[in-house]
Amino acid sequence: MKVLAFLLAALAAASANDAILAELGLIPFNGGQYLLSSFNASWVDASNFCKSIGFALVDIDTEEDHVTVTDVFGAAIPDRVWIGGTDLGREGSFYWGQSLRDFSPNETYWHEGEPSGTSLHGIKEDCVQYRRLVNDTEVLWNDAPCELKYQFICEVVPAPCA
Ligand SMILES: [Ca+2]
Ligand SMILES: [Ca+2]
Repeated sequence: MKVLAFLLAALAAASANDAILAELGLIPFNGGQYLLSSFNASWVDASNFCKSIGFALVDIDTEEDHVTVTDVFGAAIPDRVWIGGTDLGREGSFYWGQSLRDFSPNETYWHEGEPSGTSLHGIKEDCVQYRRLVNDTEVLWNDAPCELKYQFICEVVPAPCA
């Protein structure tokens, strides 16, 4: 009986969390390790929003991260979604907002011709997003103007090592 009560309490807590997430406009993936926003925000607002709920705009640190994020979101991934990469304040030298790890413009997951640095209209592009191109099944990175509003992905921040 105690076990059943515990399970019911756990289930209630889980659905309460889902209800709270839905209220915040967030769709959980991978057991809530990743959250896709259902609303658009600039890169800075997206990053601050993730922080405000104890998460971070997702860093892609390994091939596994890339595969997980693109797999998990699958068809749910919008055409463009902000992730944690940026070269704000240091043009051409990209880093992840959460880990502050540098990553090279030559790193694997850029679309061909990216990072382009500026848009066709000459606007600076300092923030990184996954972008799905028409007729291209691969979802890869693009740098885009930070103030444009897109959906975004928050991830659980790993606990610091003791
Ligand atoms: Ca740039
Ligand atoms: Ca670009």
